[in-house]
Amino acid sequence: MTANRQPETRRSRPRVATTGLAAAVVVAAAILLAGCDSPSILRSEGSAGNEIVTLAVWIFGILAVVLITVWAILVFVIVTGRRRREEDASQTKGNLRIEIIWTAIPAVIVTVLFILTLVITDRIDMPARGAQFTAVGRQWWWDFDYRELGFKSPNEIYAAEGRRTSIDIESADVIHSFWVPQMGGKIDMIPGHVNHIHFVPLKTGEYLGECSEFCGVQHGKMRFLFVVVTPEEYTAWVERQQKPAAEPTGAAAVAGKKVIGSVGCGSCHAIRGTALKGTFGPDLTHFGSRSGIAAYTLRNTPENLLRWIQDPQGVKPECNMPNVPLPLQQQKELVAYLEELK
Ligand code: HEC
Ligand SMILES: [Cu+2]
Repeated sequence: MTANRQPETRRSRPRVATTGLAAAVVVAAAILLAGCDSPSILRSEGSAGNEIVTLAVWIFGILAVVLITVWAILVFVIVTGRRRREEDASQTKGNLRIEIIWTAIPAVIVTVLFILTLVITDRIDMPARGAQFTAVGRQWWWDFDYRELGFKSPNEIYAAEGRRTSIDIESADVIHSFWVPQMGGKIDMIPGHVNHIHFVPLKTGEYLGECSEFCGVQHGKMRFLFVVVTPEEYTAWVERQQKPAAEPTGAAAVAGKKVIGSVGCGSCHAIRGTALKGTFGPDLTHFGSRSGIAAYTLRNTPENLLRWIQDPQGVKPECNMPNVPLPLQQQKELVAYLEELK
């Protein structure tokens, strides 16, 4: 007996070390992630996001108590167990009361977690009601389509503070996932199926959205901007977006309008109020009013737009816009025109 027990005790020590190592890794990862500058779900500014944070904090709290309790008992047992003499160590077997207790405690914890999750999920997931717009995921950009209002606002959406934002979710090709971390949970964009998400944005500001389902090579450059403004500003934004494209004024921009109508951009892009009617690429009617280019791959500045028009395949390899070789003069005219489309 004694001979058998010796190696067993020795074997259990590395296991304690492994648990400790795993815990250290988890803590280090948590600290590293907390330092990240990307949008954090913990800095929620939306109704659904707040519910999720509440749930996360409760679960974290309950599990932290469990973890600390287990570790405390473990340390206590190791320390006292070492001091005890061999003959005193006896196995506990067939103790009904202890078995009931250590089955009941986890059962209660799991039940509490289950009910908490159900209650909060139910609060987030209200029945669908009239969506303001449809978000269509595409490789690798966002086609935000305000069908009832008659305009599209690719890669950038506005919403009114304090008002319910309600979105239908679709995909034109593969599975993507719509996610604005500071507003709430993610929802998959599935080809051939309409999903739905809604929440109330609670604070004005700009929030980064991203695709959270791997969808191909440029998945990492599939982001968008979610802008929360006052209800008055929202109404003004909608009215501006509904207007057809502005007529160009500067000489270069006027030339640019002719160029864009003659070099094939219209097979993929639409500009309302002109002959360009393509639907494969982003609608450019109000391109100049947006702050990003190509799903936020670049900030929208004339220099960056020139880079994009000269070499979309260099900026965003394998994206669905081909390089269109044009003389520099025409490229600059295109930039002048597109930037005027506020
Ligand atoms: C074969 C289709 C196709 C053609 C032709 C095409 N584009 Fe594109 N374009 C796209 C696609 C697709 C995107 C989105 C790329 C992405 O973000 O992954 C895009 C993106 C853009 C963007 C950024 C839009 C935004 O809101 O971010 C601009 C500007 C643009 N194209 C201008 C042009 C111009 C100017 C031409 C003509 C010289 C042109 N495109 C020709 C498909 C095309
Ligand atoms: Cu995607």
